[in-house]
Amino acid sequence: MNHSGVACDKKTASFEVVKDRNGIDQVVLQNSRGASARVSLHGGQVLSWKTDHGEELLFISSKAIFKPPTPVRGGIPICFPQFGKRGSLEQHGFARNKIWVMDDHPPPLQPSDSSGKSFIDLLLKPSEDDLRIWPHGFEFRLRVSLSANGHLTLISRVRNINCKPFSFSMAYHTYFSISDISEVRIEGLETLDYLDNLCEKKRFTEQGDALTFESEVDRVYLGSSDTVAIFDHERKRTFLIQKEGLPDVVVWNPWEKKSKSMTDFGDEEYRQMLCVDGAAIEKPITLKPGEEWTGRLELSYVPSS
Ligand code: TA6
Repeated sequence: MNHSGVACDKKTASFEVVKDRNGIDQVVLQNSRGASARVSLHGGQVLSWKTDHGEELLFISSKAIFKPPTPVRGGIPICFPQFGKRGSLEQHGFARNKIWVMDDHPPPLQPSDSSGKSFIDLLLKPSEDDLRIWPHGFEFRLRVSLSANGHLTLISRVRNINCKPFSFSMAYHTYFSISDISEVRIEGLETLDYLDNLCEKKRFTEQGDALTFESEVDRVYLGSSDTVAIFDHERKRTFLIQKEGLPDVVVWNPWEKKSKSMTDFGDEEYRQMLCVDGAAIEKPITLKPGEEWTGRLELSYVPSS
């Protein structure tokens, strides 16, 4: 393993650090086939995930604001320590608004989390300001890796370094790039209960065979299996979401009216994106002092008819 955290094998994957327009480091991961991913130290946010042929798989709004602390609209914002707006914390918590650091000596993961992969380890610790609004000492370690077959994996490890327990919610707020919202369906959420953010978070039960979209959807599906699939009929592509430690799935498409109300989002862009987030929301995670939680998300895609 060389210093940049890349497994040294014959076709070594590569890893480089570049600066964005604000001078903030971004890490570009590349595999031997030319697939790539880009992670910003602003928010620990994945901003790009491309195929071997350079096709972008994640959505970034053409009106995204690239100016910290505003989170970029798109990619995979890390929502922690809460999802949604509650109390004095901002919507979806502060982790996505902060500058993370590269973690040169993270506690080891499983060998399979490194071998043959290009990866970066990031770390977020609370500042004095953060502790004033959320008085819990934590270490949030994020590993982003790109495998030889182009799978993108995010592994979050949250450790309580406090002397008292705390609870948190977390979501990988994943903006998938799709051909058109009329062309996609989600499988893997059938028969699940969900909380509907458009109806005061009331609880309903999903009846559909597969989830399709004809209007704004903003739901938290509860207790899902660890695999969810997004079929894009037009592109003949299926995104696979495989997750561990993330029992819930957020599904969000703003549709026309809400799109027009977001300054960092194009009026028609709701047609080209869909958020399907691996998350732990309904039952916040409680950590005793010294305890650590791991939430793992693996994204891949396969051709489909
Ligand atoms: O359920 C997803 C959601 O909470 C929506 O209500 C919408 O607010 C979306 O997240 C985007 O949130 P953001 O803070 O990224 O604008």
